[in-house]
Amino acid sequence: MAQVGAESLWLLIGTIGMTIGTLYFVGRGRGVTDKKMQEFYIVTIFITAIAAAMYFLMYTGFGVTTVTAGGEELTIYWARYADWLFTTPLLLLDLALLAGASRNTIFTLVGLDVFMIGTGLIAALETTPAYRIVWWGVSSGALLVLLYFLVGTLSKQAKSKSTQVQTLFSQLRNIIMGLWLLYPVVWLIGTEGTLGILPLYWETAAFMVLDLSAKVGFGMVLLGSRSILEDATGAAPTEPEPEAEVAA
Ligand code: RET
Repeated sequence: MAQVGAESLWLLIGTIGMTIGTLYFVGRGRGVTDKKMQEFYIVTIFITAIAAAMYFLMYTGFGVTTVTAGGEELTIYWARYADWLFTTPLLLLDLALLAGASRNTIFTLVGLDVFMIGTGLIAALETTPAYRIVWWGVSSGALLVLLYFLVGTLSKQAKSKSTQVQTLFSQLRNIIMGLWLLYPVVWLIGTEGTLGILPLYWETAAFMVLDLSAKVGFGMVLLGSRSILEDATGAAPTEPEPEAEVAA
């Protein structure tokens, strides 16, 4: 356990943001009765709920430790990796469900993702600076292969869906491509990269903005249109609210 410094402000904002996101998605999911439709809500709610818990763990100083690398003491928020280990596969599952992906594609994506976060954690805990960068490279390689599968195999599988679903799929896939690529950059220029470019305070702010966009922003786009999700799952369209009877 280590002392949490001024960056706790960002961790508090992260905790509140993820909590509000969770409650919002729970609210939106109320009244959804179709089993296939429910899957999107369940997965998305767990993504922000897990993140809210891990942000609170970091805010309260439990989810953090120190690592001495090359004679320098680094503050490492290990709870990030606990969060990402579960939430990034869930984000991919959301996208894969939308695309109607095969089981093998889902397993490949999740496997690559777990490998990426696992090797990223090794990079964060390694005490030899050069090896930290090597593990960062291994993890970044896994990310690139994963993104290659998103534009290749997964996009191909999404082609069987309607135009509306395909448009939503492309939007979400592009959000992932754009945001996920920034994580290794922030890591490398942040304190973990031991290059001394971005101080912990700003690194924590950057990860918080990325995490909120990649989880709450992603979820809002995904769950934004119930009719597109009905289209994707083949669920019966929800009946419009009956008009109030006007007494003659
Ligand atoms: C690390 C460091 C090592 C290199 C790479 C990384 C990638 C992390 C990613 C995290 C995504 C997190 C998301 C969270 C949502 O809230 C582990 C930072 C490649 C891609 C989407």
